[in-house]
Parts: sequence; C-alpha cells; structure tokens
Amino acid sequence: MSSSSTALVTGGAGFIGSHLVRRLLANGLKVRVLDDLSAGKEENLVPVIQDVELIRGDICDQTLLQASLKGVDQVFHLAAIASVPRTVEDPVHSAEVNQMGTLKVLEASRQAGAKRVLMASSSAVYGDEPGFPKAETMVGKPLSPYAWHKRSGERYGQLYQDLYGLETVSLRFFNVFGPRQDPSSPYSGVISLFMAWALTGRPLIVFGDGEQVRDFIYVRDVTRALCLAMDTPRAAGAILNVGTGIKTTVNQLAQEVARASAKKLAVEYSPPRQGDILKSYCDPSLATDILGFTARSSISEGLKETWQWFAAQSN
Ligand code: NAD
Ligand code: UD2
Repeated sequence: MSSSSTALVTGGAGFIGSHLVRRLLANGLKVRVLDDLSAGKEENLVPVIQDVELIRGDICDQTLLQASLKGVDQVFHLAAIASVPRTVEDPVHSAEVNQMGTLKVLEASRQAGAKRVLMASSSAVYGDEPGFPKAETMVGKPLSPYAWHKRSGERYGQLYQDLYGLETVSLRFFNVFGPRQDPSSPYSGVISLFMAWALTGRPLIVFGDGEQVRDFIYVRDVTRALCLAMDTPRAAGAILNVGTGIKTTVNQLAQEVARASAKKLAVEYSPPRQGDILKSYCDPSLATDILGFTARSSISEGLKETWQWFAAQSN
C-alpha cells in the first residue's frame, strides 16, 4: 500500500475499526472514517481523531457513501450490526445494514474507482457444520441472520470482482478481543465481560460446563491481517480465515483472565447458552499461504494488554 493512498474505514469508530485506523495512520495513509456511531464512539479514536476525517453517517445513505468514497483507493468495510442476537431480534433492519449496506458499499466503491475492498466476515458462516478445524473449503451452515449476511457479503464481493473487476477480499474473523471492546451488553464478547467483572471483583459467569472451545485472536493480529490482505496482489478474490488455530476453552480463559488481572476470581457456572456452538477454531493455513499471515500474540500476551487498558479506564 503506498503511503500516499487514501483509505476509507466504514465502522472505523468501533472496536476493530479504531485499531485499524491507528495502524493505517502509522503506515502513512490518509484515513477517512464513515460511522454512524450506533455502536462505535468518537472517543475510541482519541488521540488520533485530529488526523482522521470522520464522517458521521449511515452506510445505507448512498449520497453520503459517494462523498465518502471520493479519492479513496482502499476500502475497509467493517461497519455492521455485529451482534448475532440483535440480528435475530430484528432481521429486517439488520439485513438493511449488513446486506444492503454492504452491497451499497461495493457499488459505491466500484463507481468511485476504488482499487480494493476488504470485507469483515465472520467465523459465524461455518455455523454448526461438522468437521474441525474450520477450513475455507467447507460449505458452511449459517445459523443466524448475521451469519447469512456475512456469507452473502462474501459472495457479493466475489461477484463484484468477477463482474466488474473490483478487487475484494473477505476475512473471516474468529473471536477477536482487545482494548476498546465494549462490555456493555450481555451479548458482548466473553473476554470483555470477564475483564469488566474482574475489575469489580464479580464472579465470572461461565455458561454450561465451560468446555466450549474458541479461537481467540488479539485485535492487533487482526489489523495486521487486514493490511496484509490489502497489500497482497494474489489475495484478490480470496475468502480467508483469520484466527490462531489454537483451541482455548472458556474454563482455560477464566484462568488466564485471573492470571492477567492478578486477582483471585470466583467462577459461577450457569445453564448453557441456547444455541451455543460447542467448538470453533480455524485452520489458519490458507491465510499463511496467501498472505504470509500467522497470529503473533499469544492469548496471555493479548489478555495482559487488554487488562491494562480496562484497568486504566476504571482509574
Ligand atoms: P463494533 O460494533 O465495535 O463496530 C462496528 C461499527 O460499525 C460501529 O462503530 C458502529 O457504530 C458502526 N456501524 C454500525 N452500523 C452502521 C451503519 N449503518 N452505518 C455506519 N456505521 C455503522 O464491532 P467490531 O467488533 O469492531 O466488528 C467490526 C466488524 O468485524 C463487523 O463487521 C463485525 O461483524 C466483524 N466481526 C467481528 C468479530 C469480533 O469478534 N469482534 C468477529 C467476526 C466478525
Ligand atoms: C462469536 C461472535 C459472534 C459470531 C459467533 C460465530 C463475539 C462477541 N461474538 O460468538 O459475533 O461471529 O462467534 O459463531 O465475538 N460465555 C460464557 N460466559 C459469558 C459469555 C460467554 O461462558 O458471560 C461463553 C459462551 O457460552 C461461548 C464463549 O463464551 O461458548 C464465547 O462467547 P462469545 O459470546 O464471546 O462469542 P461466540 O463465539 O458465541
């Protein structure tokens, strides 16, 4: 990516987006953010906000999208209703944002002559399809509107490349964690919830027997994968897993959080969460082959930095 390039980050005021914005700025790019601040916050961009052109608005607003895309070379499309339960509660509105909004971002990118669109997909597309680790060759069994929105976004991305020559790459993020992940909803990521409870000394609530497996990836690795995907010519058209390939159970996670916070934390078991996927971890080899990407941060390193951030917020 040339340092004179301009990048648009949709959802740039959110958790992952705010980390990506910092990385792009550090790489010398000009950065524009389009975010309606429905889940993201301006304060996520402090202290780099003066260096960013922040456009507050909806990706579904075509006129605003066109303006946001003027002179943009690279588009990172992260804006979404990112909560599975919210897409279950409101399948129509969430499809407007996640499906129609994604299509509008692709179309406006094509019309603006952008070079490449990077799309945030999700491990959710695999659903409960049997077989481990999850590899891109599997068909996938989307179990929620959210999963279907992400799967259709991937296919639209490939169609835009095949039909119109707009390069697209979809990255299937596994369970991302790190500073600025919002713990305010009961459906927030388990690590942000455990951090918030550890701060106040509340017991960590573990659903079921805690032997569910996840592939937790630190946000800095995710933004590195996004930048590699932008810079790698042969990634055009690809759909790639972005995970570590390492299995961690929720019980192990609870122990790791206790270690990172240096606190003795009680664990309370509660009934299994309805529809919880018991095992999710990826085969990361395609991203290694195509992008030269492997995750670098161990879960304990990532948790240490995440804890430092959460602890600093409470001071
Ligand atoms: P987030 O909610 O923090 O970020 C999403 C951002 O999009 C927010 O800032 C929100 O305000 C913005 N947004 C929502 N609707 C919008 C709209 N209509 N117009 C403009 N902006 C809008 O979530 P995140 O965890 O940073 O996720 C970023 C992307 O990565 C999402 O597409 C999400 O589906 C995907 N993803 C995240 C994870 C994870 O573990 N966090 C895993 C897989 C995929
Ligand atoms: C993640 C994504 C979701 C979707 C899905 C695809 C997040 C926040 N969510 O859901 O968007 O992509 O993957 O399959 O990244 N747990 C507890 N106690 C709690 C909260 C959670 O034990 O208080 C368990 C939960 O039962 C699950 C694990 O922790 O087994 C991870 O839960 P999560 O909500 O962080 O993420 P997940 O994988 O269900």
